[in-house]
Amino acid sequence: MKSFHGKVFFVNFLSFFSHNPLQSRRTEGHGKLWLDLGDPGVFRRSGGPQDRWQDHGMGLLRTILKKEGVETDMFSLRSLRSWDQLPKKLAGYDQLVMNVRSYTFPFAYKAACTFKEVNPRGLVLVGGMHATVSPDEMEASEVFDRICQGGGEKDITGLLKDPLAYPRVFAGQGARSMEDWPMLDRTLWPDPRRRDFPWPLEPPCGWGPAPVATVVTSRVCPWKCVFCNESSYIPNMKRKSVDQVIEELNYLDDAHGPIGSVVIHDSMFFQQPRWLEEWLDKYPRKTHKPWPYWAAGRSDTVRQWPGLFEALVRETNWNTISLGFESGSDRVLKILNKECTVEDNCFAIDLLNRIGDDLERQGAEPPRFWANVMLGIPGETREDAFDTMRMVHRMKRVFKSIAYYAPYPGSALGYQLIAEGKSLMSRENYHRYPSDEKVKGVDYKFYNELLAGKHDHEIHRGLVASEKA
Ligand code: B12
Ligand code: SF4
Repeated sequence: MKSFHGKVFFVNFLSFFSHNPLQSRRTEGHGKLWLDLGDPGVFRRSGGPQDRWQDHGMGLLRTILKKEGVETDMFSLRSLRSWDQLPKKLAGYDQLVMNVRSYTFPFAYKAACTFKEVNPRGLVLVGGMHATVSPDEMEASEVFDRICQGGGEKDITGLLKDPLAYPRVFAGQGARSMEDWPMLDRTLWPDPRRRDFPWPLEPPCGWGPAPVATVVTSRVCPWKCVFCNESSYIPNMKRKSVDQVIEELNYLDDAHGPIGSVVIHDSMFFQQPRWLEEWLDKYPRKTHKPWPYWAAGRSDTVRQWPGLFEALVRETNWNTISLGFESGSDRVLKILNKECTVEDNCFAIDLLNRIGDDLERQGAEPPRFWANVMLGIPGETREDAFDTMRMVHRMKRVFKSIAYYAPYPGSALGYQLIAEGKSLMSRENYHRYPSDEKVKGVDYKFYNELLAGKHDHEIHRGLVASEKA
């Protein structure tokens, strides 16, 4: 592996440190640095709000480390002005720790290379989703010294205290229940030091007022859509109790608030009806305020439990409803093993449209869809894509989240396309943005034109009058 910086820079860089008393203390190599991963610079300039959200995995593990007496420093790549600054930030540490997801793998790799250049004897300790689903790719990069697959709750302290006691790749032990997680100490998250960032709470993203509190109530979704199927690589874990979630929100409101709105990061919030019924009962009564929130569901379960869904929307202020519609074609939904039909999708759309109309008539704020839709799915025809766009037109109040299908490792379809040599995602570029080209053989020119409105006449031909608006 070669660094993105040349040798010349490295020599100059070391000579800088030999004249810097503060840094030369650090070059003895006693510190542990947790590097937060994300797009360089997004904490400095105004960026997409999602790019600025904080990392719960890192927050949880640093909270555990702090409780167990292990100190880590923190730096966020998102605070970098340019990559040239990174060596200076990493120099003098003997451990670099990172939570690596597939979409941050290129950054982790680049950071690990830089770390090794400036601290040749330092160790890079990594865990996270990419370490779990792609250990081979990480093992092949000699810059990663210890690679933890799975949860890190029970191993993080031992690993940082004595990394050499662990094999290079090992299975970490997570908690059995989310109820065993300590409440996050959010002051351990990086502070972007910006007026528009209400650290340790988070900035708004158009779904509700600032400051935003992000929370995780459940760890894994049990369904098996082939582009995701996270339950095949995230062990099942008991959900946090409703009381625990409410206690955390009230604490955040007192300590760092007042909270403006909430984002529930769960992959699947609308699961386990008994838990949801308790949430329905307690959230409006026991929180300081029923803050509006964003949370995710599926259309088939909306159809299965319409009363519960409607009550949650109306009574708990679930006002941005993220639904994984994915496609308006039954053929494609089958390819995706979505286990939802177009009829399920239409049912959920019509129900939320109706609830929205009703609340608007009463002068209340109507709920909105956060509509997750995919295009460019292998096997999708142009007519399938038109049907998907027609489905989106059916939604009255909608934030459209339209992305080209991406073959992430971990997912069944992702693994298959990688094995077939059809994935365009690589160590250097995980093509993380909705409109990046991700699979060989997909006609992206057509999809770009579709999104640019060049096929609107086709789409409109299949719409009824009320959907054309
Ligand atoms: C919140 C979230 C986001 C947030 C991230 C905010 C942030 N800064 O972290 C946002 C909304 C921005 C996001 C975006 C995306 N995400 Co996302 N996201 C999630 C989600 C729902 C929860 C993550 C989380 O907090 N988990 C809880 C914590 C505790 O878990 P954790 O971070 O994995 O950490 C644990 C272990 O991994 C381990 N560990 C972690 N680090 C370390 C380090 C060491 C040293 C050790 C020992 C252990 C260890 O221990 C921790 C405790 O058990 C997960 C799904 C899930 N159920 O996890 C998807 C998930 C991570 N996202 C995913 C994807 C694909 C995306 C997107 C590309 C598109 C999409 N499908 O939404 C975009 C990318 C955006 C971009 N352009 O970069 C995939 C990743 C797949 C992969 N192979 O990496 C997941 C798994 C969802 C899925 N099933 O498809 N995401
Ligand atoms: S896509 Fe959604 S419903 Fe399907 S497995 Fe992933 S989180 Fe669950």
